[in-house]
Amino acid sequence: MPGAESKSTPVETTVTRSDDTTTRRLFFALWPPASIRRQIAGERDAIGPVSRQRVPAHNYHLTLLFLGDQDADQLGNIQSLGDALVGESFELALDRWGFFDQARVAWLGARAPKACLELADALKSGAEALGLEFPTRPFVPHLTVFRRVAPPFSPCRIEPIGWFVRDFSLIESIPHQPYQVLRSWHLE
Ligand code: 2AM
Repeated sequence: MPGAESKSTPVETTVTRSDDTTTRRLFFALWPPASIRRQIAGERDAIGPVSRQRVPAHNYHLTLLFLGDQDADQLGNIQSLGDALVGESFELALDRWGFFDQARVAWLGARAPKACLELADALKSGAEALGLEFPTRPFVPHLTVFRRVAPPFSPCRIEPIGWFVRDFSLIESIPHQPYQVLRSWHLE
């Protein structure tokens, strides 16, 4: 179970923004290595023209906790959440296409192992303990591949893509830019 007993070591340093924005749009996520990005893009190509709005492969990620717009002053506290968290590495098998009707996104997903659920839970509890306000949706482990999908989209199984997850990241969403990895932390 992840806890706050010992500190984990960040594997990347913080990116600071040159503008003086007062809010930052943030989320914690699993950030796939290049080999997994390539395999996801391969599945995207194999399924055909589901939508013209394809998420660029460099933006693929699996959201653990979406924080949305947060006061820029909270960034240090939010990073401390990652510093304090000790989680276990785990393997994900991306083995299915899924669809969110309302958001009209098609995604590749996996059954979450216990360590993945614990990581998402620990981040949520930590963010709540900081008093942050953020939208809560049930955690559905997925990587969005297509947006603006016109239904019907039929979920189906694929040959699993095995992804050994050894770290998690704090990501910033900046309009018209690729997602920015602010910092990543190792999982034990
Ligand atoms: P999506 O890919 O299913 O759209 C950055 O926007 C990430 O946060 C995306 O992965 C997005 O999920 C997710 N996200 C956006 N709004 C969210 C919300 N209100 N609750 C949970 N996740 C959200």
